[in-house]
Amino acid sequence: MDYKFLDISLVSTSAIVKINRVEKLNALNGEIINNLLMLFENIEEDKNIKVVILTGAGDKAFVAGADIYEMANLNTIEAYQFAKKGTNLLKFIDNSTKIIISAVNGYALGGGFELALAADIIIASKNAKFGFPEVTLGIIPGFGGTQNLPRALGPYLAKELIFSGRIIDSLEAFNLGLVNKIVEPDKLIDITLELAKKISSNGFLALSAAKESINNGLNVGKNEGLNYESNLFAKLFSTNDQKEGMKAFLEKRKPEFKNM
Ligand code: DAK
Repeated sequence: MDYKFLDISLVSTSAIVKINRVEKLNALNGEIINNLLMLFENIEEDKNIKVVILTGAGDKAFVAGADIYEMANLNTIEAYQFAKKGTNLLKFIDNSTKIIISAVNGYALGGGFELALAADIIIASKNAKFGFPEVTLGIIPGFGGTQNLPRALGPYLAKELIFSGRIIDSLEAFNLGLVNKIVEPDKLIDITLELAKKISSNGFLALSAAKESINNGLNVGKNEGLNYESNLFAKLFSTNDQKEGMKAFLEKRKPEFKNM
């Protein structure tokens, strides 16, 4: 399938999804949001893909936010439809069984910051910048920002960033624990692919279960989270990958996971 503003490439078991609307700093218009949802649905069905790397085209922006030109004249009904589209994408990414890495190559503002935060891991180039300018436009983050940022930073820091609209650089984001690693801009994709390769060498069912357990645990009390973890742990003992992983250890060889 052809997606107008998305470049997709496959490296082994990783899909690199590049948002490409470079002249508008990869701002998310409705078409990009629709296409991202369709693409994530297709990727979910593709058994060969374990990791998705999200990045932006050019060297200036990951995504500079939702398209302000498109949003400016929405009426309430259209704003609701836009919100619904965005939330559907966000929920799909949240529940995806694939491991998602944001490779942030410049501005990640508003909806762009929210898209980065929706991933499991964030690798940033030195020139990455993060912020929520929504309140400066008379709106609030609507793509998970008011939920994901406080979960990542606690309420006080999240409120400061959301209330002020202050843009932070990659180092501050790293020091706040929002970014896993900072890399030179020209190494961003290679280093992200290295991590993707390391992750992909593990059994996909175990990866997805670990992701599900962590994400679920962040939304429930600890006891409920522990029960959830025990159930997923037990379920993995019905898979070939668990048998293969442990047999390979006992036989002192590398496992060959079949994702079943
Ligand atoms: N929308 C549309 N166009 C944008 C854009 C954006 N967010 N950001 C940049 N552009 C366009 C500029 O208009 C310009 O286009 P031309 O005028 O040349 O045609 C081009 O990209 C280059 O930008 P600049 O000339 O401004 O470049 P500079 O280097 O001078 O400045 C900048 C870079 C990133 C500081 C600046 O462009 C900027 O401040 N951009 C806006 C950033 C921003 O405010 N982003 C947050 C938008 S609000 C929701 C889901 C999502 C959202 C809300 C609800 N639901 C599901 C409910 C999200 C909201 C937002 O993201």
